[in-house]
Amino acid sequence: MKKRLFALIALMALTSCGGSSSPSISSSESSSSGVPNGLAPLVPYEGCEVPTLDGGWVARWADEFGGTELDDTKWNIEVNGDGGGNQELQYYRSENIAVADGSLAITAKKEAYLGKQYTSGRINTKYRMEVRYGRVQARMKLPGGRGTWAAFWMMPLFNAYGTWPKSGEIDIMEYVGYNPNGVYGNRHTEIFNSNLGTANAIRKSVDTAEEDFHLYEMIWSPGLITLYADGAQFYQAGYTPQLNPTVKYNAAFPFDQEFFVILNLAIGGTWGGSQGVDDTIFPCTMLVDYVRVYGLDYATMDQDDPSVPTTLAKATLKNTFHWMKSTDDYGVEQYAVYVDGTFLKYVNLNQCTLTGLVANQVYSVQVKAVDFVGRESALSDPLSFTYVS
Ligand SMILES: [Ca+2]
Ligand SMILES: [Ca+2]
Repeated sequence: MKKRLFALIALMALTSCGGSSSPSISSSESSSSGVPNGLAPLVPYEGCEVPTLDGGWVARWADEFGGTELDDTKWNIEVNGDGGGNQELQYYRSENIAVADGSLAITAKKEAYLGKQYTSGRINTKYRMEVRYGRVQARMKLPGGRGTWAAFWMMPLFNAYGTWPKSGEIDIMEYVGYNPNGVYGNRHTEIFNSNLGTANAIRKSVDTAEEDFHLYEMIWSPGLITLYADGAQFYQAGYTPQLNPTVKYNAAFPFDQEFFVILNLAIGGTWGGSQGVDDTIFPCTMLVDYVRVYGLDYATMDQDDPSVPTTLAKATLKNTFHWMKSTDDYGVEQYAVYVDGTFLKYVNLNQCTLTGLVANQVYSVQVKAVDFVGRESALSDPLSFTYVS
């Protein structure tokens, strides 16, 4: 949805006590399983009505929205009138959030409150559930009407690469009521974002988005984010260092960190309000049947070593080189970089910037791919690399 969250982040920074205490669903668990890095097989999350999906996906977290109130162990309710960084017109209140009949309901109302003319709701899982790679789903029925802007999206837990948009934003589904019957997927990064006009949202027709529930979904693996509506792929963003040789990988694809989920119904704002607001549409409600998060059961499924990285080449960016992404049966988690035959460091994507070496000295660099259970490829062919000061 663009920017926002600055106030929330500041507040969370003040109120959090050191490290995250939330159950990180990307964390590995020690075990005596037979894989090289000891990763444990996944145990399905008990609160998910569909514990597994084809392809090795196991439920790690879910909210099916049973009961009669929002589960505050899973969600934070945002209360503010700061416009989400997009000049939105609503004041977010807890009163606009309800759980009934198996769904979350976020209702926008035409009512004056603390200087705003509309109220609505926004919730997030920050410090309660984070994702780093996996599959995130929400089944939703969207509100219509000119001026609404509903979203199911993700923001980084920590700004590892700087403030928005440097640490990334993933918009799994956005719906603006003035342009009905289609949803949008998008992402924002330092070099691909709405402020620069370089983040192109992709639209997917969903003819009954307002009348029926539909499944909106992201599958995220290292270097690749793919979005789906009712199982049909409509958006993909990947990392290709050869196409962006002048920047560090995180400027193009900062999506190697933990992200949390946000659900909200904005009123007005730079996108949703660009055709004005129809005051006859209120109250209007966004319904969410469930949010489910799945992870791949690498320890059970993975059998093969990754392929050897190939085509090492110097990038334009100083002291930087890249290579072709390796393939693997269940995914390459990282690459190990070697200099003159000695291990130097791990990197998450297929680009490496060297630091601290001797100027004008020629080094031999190599990489090997490592998958999620610790299986390794052989070392790549060497690249001769002159380090510059
Ligand atoms: Ca439900
Ligand atoms: Ca493998």
